Amino acid sequence: MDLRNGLRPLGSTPAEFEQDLLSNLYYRRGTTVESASAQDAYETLALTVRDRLAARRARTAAAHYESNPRWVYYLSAEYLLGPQLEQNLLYSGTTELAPAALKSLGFDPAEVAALDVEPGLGNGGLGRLAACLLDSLATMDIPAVGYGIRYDLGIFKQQFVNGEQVETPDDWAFQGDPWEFPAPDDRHRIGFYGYVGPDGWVPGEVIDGEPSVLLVPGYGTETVNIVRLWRARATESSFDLRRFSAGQYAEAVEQAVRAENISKVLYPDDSTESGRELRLKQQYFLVSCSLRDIIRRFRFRNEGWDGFAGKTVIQLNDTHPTLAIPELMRLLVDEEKLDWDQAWSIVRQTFAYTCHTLLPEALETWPVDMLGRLLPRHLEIIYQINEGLLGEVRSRFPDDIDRVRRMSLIQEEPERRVRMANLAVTGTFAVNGVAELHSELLTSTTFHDFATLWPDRFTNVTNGVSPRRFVKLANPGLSTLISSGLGSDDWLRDLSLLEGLVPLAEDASFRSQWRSEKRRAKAALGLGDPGALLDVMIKRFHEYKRQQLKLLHIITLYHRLKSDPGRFGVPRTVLFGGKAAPAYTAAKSIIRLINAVSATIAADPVASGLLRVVFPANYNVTLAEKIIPAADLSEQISMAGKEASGTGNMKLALNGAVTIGTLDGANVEIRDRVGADNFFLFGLDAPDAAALRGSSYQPRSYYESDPELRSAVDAILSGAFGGVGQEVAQSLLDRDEYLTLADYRSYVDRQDEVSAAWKDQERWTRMSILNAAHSGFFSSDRTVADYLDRIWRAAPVQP
Ligand code: GPK
Repeated sequence: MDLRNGLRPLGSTPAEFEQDLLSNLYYRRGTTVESASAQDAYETLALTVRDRLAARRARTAAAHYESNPRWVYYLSAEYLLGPQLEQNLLYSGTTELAPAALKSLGFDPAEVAALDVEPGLGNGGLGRLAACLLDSLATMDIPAVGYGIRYDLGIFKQQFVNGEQVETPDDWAFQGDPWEFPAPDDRHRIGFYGYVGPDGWVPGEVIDGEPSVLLVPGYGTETVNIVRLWRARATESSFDLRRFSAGQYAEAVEQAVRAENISKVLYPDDSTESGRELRLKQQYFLVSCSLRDIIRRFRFRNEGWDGFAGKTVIQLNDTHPTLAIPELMRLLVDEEKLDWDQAWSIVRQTFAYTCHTLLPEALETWPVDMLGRLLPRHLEIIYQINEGLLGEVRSRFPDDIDRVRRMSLIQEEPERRVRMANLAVTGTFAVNGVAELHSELLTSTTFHDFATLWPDRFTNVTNGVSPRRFVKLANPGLSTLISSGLGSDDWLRDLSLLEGLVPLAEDASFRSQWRSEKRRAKAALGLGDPGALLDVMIKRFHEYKRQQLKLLHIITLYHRLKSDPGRFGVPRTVLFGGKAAPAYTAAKSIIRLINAVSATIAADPVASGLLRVVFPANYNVTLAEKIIPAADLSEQISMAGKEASGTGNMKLALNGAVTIGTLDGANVEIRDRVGADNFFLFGLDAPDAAALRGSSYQPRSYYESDPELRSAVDAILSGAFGGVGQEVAQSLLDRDEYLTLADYRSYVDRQDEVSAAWKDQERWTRMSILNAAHSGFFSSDRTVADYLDRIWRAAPVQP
C-alpha cells in the first residue's frame, strides 16, 4: 500500500474536527460528552491532534523507507521538550479549530489546555538544546531519530518553604501521556554484570528496554520525525512466585523493582557527576537499546556492514552516551564477528561528540572497579582502545610519559577511573564545542593534547534555539507584529530575515507597538508596575553562573534607596528562575538568601515601590515561555571562561531583551551581531579571569577597597536579611572561586548605565528591536545547518 495517499484525510473544517473529537471521545476514551471530565476532554483533544501528526508521520516514514537515506541519530540522556499541546496544535494547523470545536461541545478550552503537563525529562540547557535540534531537524526535513530515556519521574518540582528549596517528585505521566505511542514489540534485552567467558560476555542480570515514540513535527513541512524513549521493564521471569506464595511479598518483586528502577528518575545533577552506579546503568541502558534499534532500522533496507557508517551518524550529546563506543565495538566484534580493525574503523566513522562544558568537575569519570563489575566486557574493550590510543601517542611523541598519562583513557590517581571524555574524543570522527569561545578553549585547554594529535577532529557548532518554540509559541503578540513589519511569516523558517526589522527600529509607531507587546507580556505575568524595568536571570543555580553577583547588585540598589530614595535610578523588578541540584548546598544557600532579600525589600515601605525581587518557584519550559517575552534586561553574568554557550541568552535577545553580560560563551557572538552599543558589557574576559584565578586572588582586597561592596557583604554577614545566608558572604570573602568580587564594581557601574538607558524609552526600544533584528543567527535551524555541513553530511528527504 502506498502510505502517501492510502490514508483517509482527516477533517480540516470546524465541523469535521468536532466529529473527530467526538469519535475519539467515544471510541478511544470510552465516554460521552455528558459524562466527560476535563481530563477526558484533554486526552481526547490530544488524541485528535496526534492523529493529524500521525498521518503525516506515516507519509514521512514511507518517504524515508523509499529513499533509504543517511540518518542522523541523536543520543541524549535528556530532552526538555516543553508543553506538547500548544506545539502540536500549531504544527498541525489546528490552533484555532481546536478551541472552537471544544467550546461547541461544551468544554472550556482554557481548562482543558491547563491539563497539559510538560515532560520534564531534562535538567537545563543541554536537554533543551536537544529538543530544539529535534525541532529544527524535522523542520528541515532531515531523516533523524532522537533516542533517550523515558524517566517515570522527571526533573523534581521545586517549592519554597521558608525561602528554602524543597524538592518533590515530578510524576509527570501520572495520568498517562496521550502524546506517546508505546511500542512494546520493539523491546530489546539488555545485560549487566556477569563475566567474560570464551564466547564473550555472559551477563548476570537481564532487563528489557521498551520504547515509546513521541512525534516530532516539523514546522511548515509535512515531515514528522520521532524520538524514542526507553523504559526499563523486568523480564517475565523476574517475579518470584515461590516467595510470593510464602508471603514474602517484597522479596517476590525485588528483582523486578530493581530492574525498573533504571528508568525511574532523571538525575537532577547539572554539570557535576553523581558517581552513582544507577546512573551508569542508565547510560548503558540508553546506548545498548538505541544501538540495537539503529541496527534494526539499518537492516530494513541494507545488508552487511560496509554501508553502515555511510548511512549512519550518531551524535553523542555530551559524555552521557559514550558507552555507545565500546558497545558498538562489542556488537561488531563479539556478536557480528568482525575483526577489531574493521570494527574500529566503522565505529570511528559513525560517532561524533558534542562537549557542553568547561568545568573540570563536569567531565565524567567512572571507577574502573564499578565499570568492570557492571560491564566486564566493555572494560576489556576500553583497555584495548586505550592500547591503540597510547601506542599512537608514543609513536608521535616518544618519551613523553606525562603526555601519555594525561591522554590515557584511564586515570590512575587517586583512584583508577575511566575518563569518558577522552574515550568520546578517541572513538569519534568529530568533536564540537557549542560556541566559538568554548570550542577555542576546548582545544587550547581541556582537549589540548588531543587537538595536538588530531587537529582536524575538532570543530565548533554554535548553539541555537527554536524560533517556533521561543518566539511564535511563547510570544504570539510579538510574532504577529514581526510578521506584519516584515510582510510575511517566512522568518519562522529563515530567521535571518529578522534583519528586515532594522529600519523599523527608526519607525516611532513600530517602536510604540513593540513597547506595547512588552507591556502586555509583563501584564500577563502579573508583575504589577509595567513601567518598571524587568531584569531577568533565569537558569540553573550554579556558583559559576553567579546569581550571587546579581544579589550583591540588588542589595546595593536597596542600600542606595534607603540612603537617598530621591536619587534612585529607575523602578526595577528583578526576576529569578531556576533550580539547584538537591545536593548542591552552596547553590541552595544562594536561593534561600535571594528569597530572604526579596522578603526584606517587600516589607520595607520605602523600597518596595521601586525595587522588587520576585522568584517564582519551579522554573521550567512552561514558565520560560511566559517570562522571556516580558524581559527587558537579560542577565548573562557568568565568570568568563566558564559558561560553554548559554541558550537563554539567545532566547531573551530574540524577544527583545537587552543583555548585560561578560565575554563568555555565546554572549561574545551575540554582542558581535547586535553591536556593542546594544549590549552592556562588563567584567574580566576569559584570559584575564584565568590569570587572576591562577595568581593569588584576594577577594577581601576588593571588599576592603569598595564601600558599596563592603556594605552589601556586611549586611549579609550581619544577618540583615532574616539572619540567613551568612555562609554565602563568608565563602565570597574566603574563596570566591568565580571572581564575583573582582567583577562587582564593573557590573554595578554598567547597571547604572542600564538604568540611564531605560529612562530614554525611545532609545531603549530601539536597542530592543535591534537585539531581535540581529539575532537571526541564533536559530537552531542554523545550528542544524552547521552540523550538517561540518559533521552530519545528511540530506533532506521530503515526504
Ligand atoms: C552543560 F555540562 C553541561 C550539563 O551537564 N548540563 C547543561 O545544561 C549546558 N550544560 C551549558 O552549561 C550551557 O552553557 C549550554 O548552552 C548548554 O549546555 C547547551 O549546550
